[in-house]
Amino acid sequence: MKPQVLQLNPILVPAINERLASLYTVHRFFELADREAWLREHGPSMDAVITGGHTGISRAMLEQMPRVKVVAVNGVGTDAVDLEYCRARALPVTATLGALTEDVADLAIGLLISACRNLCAGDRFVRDGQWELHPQPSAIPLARRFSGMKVGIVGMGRVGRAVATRAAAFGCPIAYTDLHRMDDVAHRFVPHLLDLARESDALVLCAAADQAEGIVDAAVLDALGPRGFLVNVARGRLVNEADLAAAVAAGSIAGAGLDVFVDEPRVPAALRRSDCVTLQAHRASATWETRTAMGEMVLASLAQALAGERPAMSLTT
Ligand code: 8YV
Repeated sequence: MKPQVLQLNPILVPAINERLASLYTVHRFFELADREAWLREHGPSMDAVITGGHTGISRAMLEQMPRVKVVAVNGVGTDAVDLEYCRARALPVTATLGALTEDVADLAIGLLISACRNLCAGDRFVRDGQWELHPQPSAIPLARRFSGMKVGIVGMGRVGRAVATRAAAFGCPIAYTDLHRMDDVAHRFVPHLLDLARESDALVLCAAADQAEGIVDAAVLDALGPRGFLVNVARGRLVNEADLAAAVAAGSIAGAGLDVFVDEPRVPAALRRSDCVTLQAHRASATWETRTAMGEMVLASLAQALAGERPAMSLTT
């Protein structure tokens, strides 16, 4: 009998789904009608779990699956998995480390340029026929230059470093904050987020959310100021979203580029309404290249764990 795999999120690469289906009996939890009843009946026979970074898995669900030998996160964020519990159970939790770095950093820069240059408002202006109605150049306000902007990076892990490389190529002076200074990073370390916000033209959030919930609040946005931009490609809950919505509505920051939100897929109306904000539907890793590489890592983690080996990408064992 094939091992039983519980899949909590869709995987968008058909070739990965085909390989999973050829090796395992895959139960697509997100398609089930009565998930609680299904879990009570079938949870005890599951051998492995695949989930997304944002979705993770609750401890309560894992407790109903005593046979599970691996939780393979199809993403890098493990903040939605109870790692302490998994460690205590000697249960490997794997992530797709390194697979999505470049795409997430690319989108961070794309969002920042879009916010500075009002790309979405400009696109709507042309698309809606407004240009023909208002052909004078003053119909759209002047935008803000990205090249040379002071960029403050919050979280100097893989993604933060990749953002720094890209921003440096645009001539941007870079500083960063993190839990501590990194000896292998040449950029300037600023211990306090408030100070980094005060001295940056743009803050780019690349931090893990497990130790940093709500760190970007009204005080930080105030320090960023009316000429400052915020980009978030990490987790929505790094930001106090009500404070951000209020700052955007009041024009107390210049704009934002956001891929992640507190309560996805719900996005506060003030953010949806603003022309200064570029929004994405948590898509930073959503390219064929990255999602294929991530799927390969998930397959490798399942194979290793189910063969009784320690998965190379395990964060807990
Ligand atoms: C993924 C993410 O899109 O890596 C993460 O932690 O949140 C995202 O990049 C998601 O995990 C895909 O399922």
